[in-house]
Amino acid sequence: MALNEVIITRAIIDRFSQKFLEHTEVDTAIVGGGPSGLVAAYFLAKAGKKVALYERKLSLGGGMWGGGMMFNEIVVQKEGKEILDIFDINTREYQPGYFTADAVESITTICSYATKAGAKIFNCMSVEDVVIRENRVIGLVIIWSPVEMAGLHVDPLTIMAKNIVDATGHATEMLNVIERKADMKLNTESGGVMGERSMWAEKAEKLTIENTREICPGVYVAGMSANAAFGGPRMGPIFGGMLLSGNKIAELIIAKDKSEK
Ligand code: 48H
Repeated sequence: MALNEVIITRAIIDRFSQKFLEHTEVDTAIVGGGPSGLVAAYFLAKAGKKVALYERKLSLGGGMWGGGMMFNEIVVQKEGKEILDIFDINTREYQPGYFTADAVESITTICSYATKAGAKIFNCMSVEDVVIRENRVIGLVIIWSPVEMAGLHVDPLTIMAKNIVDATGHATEMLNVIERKADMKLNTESGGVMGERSMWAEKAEKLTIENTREICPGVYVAGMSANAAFGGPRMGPIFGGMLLSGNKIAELIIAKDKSEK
């Protein structure tokens, strides 16, 4: 069969446009495709929620690809291993209570589960702003990352979401926008982003889970962003907290949606 370049082009434009249009209004919009965002996307999609995830970079996985200092292995504790087990990711016990997994297997598998469960991932898209009505964040303002990188003067587009998850990692990008542009207080001691503290793996892992919650109406924080928002220490390349945080976000959103029915 002769291949026609125009059909190939039309197929891509048609299919992408359809996917993009279908996701202009979603149940949950997740900003950031690192481990916490991807795990949240999987559990939410699996529960039947309409989920869109926006990732600035071409590739998904955030800081997980590089393991620790580009040694592409990750460490998880028992509770973290239980999440990896759900994804059928191979783990090996290194010492009692410390498990290792291949960083590439981990991220590619979680990605695969999330997309197969129905979460739609929009890579190369950056979220640069939010939409607020009646003191609640109800939408995201998105732009192609190459536009952002080139500093082109192009106006963005908007999507609406019942729930928004800031899974932007150390940068807490959504929270920064809310702090800078809106008269909304975050649900932290200071009312703003408290900032990440230095390394303390054990404390950080516990606090990350505790701090995974709704931080202002309509916005949830997951992973490193939850940690930085509430002033928790960093934990280095132990990833259980990130996985458990993604799972907790999904549970919180599913429970809230149920209670509103
Ligand atoms: C679109 C955006 C935007 C934006 C950022 O950093 P991540 O891997 O995030 P987590 O929280 O899932 O995992 C953190 C982990 O990787 C880590 O850094 C750890 C455990 N550190 C410990 C330590 O001590 O340092 O991923 C966040 C993703 C990235 O891929 C960004 O490109 C993306 O979010 N992102 N995407 N629009 N405005 N901001």
